[in-house]
Amino acid sequence: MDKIQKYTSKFVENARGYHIKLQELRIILLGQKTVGKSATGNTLLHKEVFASSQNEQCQMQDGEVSGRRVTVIDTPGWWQNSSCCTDETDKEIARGFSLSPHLFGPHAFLLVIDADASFNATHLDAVTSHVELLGDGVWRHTIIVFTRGDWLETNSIEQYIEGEGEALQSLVEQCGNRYHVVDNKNASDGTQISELLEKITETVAANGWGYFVPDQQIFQTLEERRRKVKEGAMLRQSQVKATRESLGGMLHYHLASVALYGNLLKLLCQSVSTLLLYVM
Ligand SMILES: Nc1nc2c(ncn2[C@@H]2O[C@H](COP(=O)(O)OP(=O)(O)O)[C@@H](O)[C@H]2O)c(=O)[nH]1
Ligand SMILES: [Mg+2]
Repeated sequence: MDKIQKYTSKFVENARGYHIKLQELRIILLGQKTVGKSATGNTLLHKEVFASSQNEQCQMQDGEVSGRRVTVIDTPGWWQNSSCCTDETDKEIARGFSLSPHLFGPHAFLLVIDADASFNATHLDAVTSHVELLGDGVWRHTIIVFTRGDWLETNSIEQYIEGEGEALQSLVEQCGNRYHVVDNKNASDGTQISELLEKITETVAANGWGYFVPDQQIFQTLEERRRKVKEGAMLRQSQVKATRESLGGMLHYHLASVALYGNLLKLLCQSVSTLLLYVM
């Protein structure tokens, strides 16, 4: 085979692969509770499949979007200010991977953030601890989706990011400046979804069309963390018990001393009064 023929067949092969790879997209929604994850899933799939009530379990739904099969896994999300010790949430997020068709990992994570709320260092800590638990390279597959675009009014998303300060700016940088704004109250606006799909496709392309493989250690890490938290709690309990016991002992000693001094004082008073009687 000459060089040109070799290149041509490679291009055809790549183009075929490109086409096949674009046929299916698997997405996981991540984020704090009530930021609009389920609503974003509905807007993306253009149907009301995820309920807005608080879901404690991951849910998988799919649909045809712009000629592609899109699978969306919605996760329960973490509470505001919660850091990485919310094991049940993390276990459930990890379980969400198993809902993916044929157990293939997700192509992208949509990290949902409410553009109508403040984002500070505590929020950053919570996001980082939950997201990084999924394994190395997770950020390369992550796009930030800012919901409540309708509340931004005349402000641009860049103004919001700048206004929120260092915490949000560093998160955006961590995600390679990949972000998108949606207004879930205007789900009929198809442009916001076609643009989001374009950004997801670009992200998948930048990752060599590969999907994210979750860290095999994740369950082990969670178990280890659970054990450490339990050990810490037991240690604290035994310290409290020891302190209580030693305080109890000291109190007993002091009470005994007070009783002894009380008796001596009583004796002294009696002697003085007897002496005074003699003198007078
Ligand atoms: N105005 C407005 N409300 C939104 C938007 N996205 C979500 N919401 C509302 O925010 C609330 C929580 O949304 P939900 O998707 O259930 O949050 P989740 O807990 O992250 O899944 C619901 O009342 C949604 O209607 C948005 O883009 N604009
Ligand atoms: Mg939800």
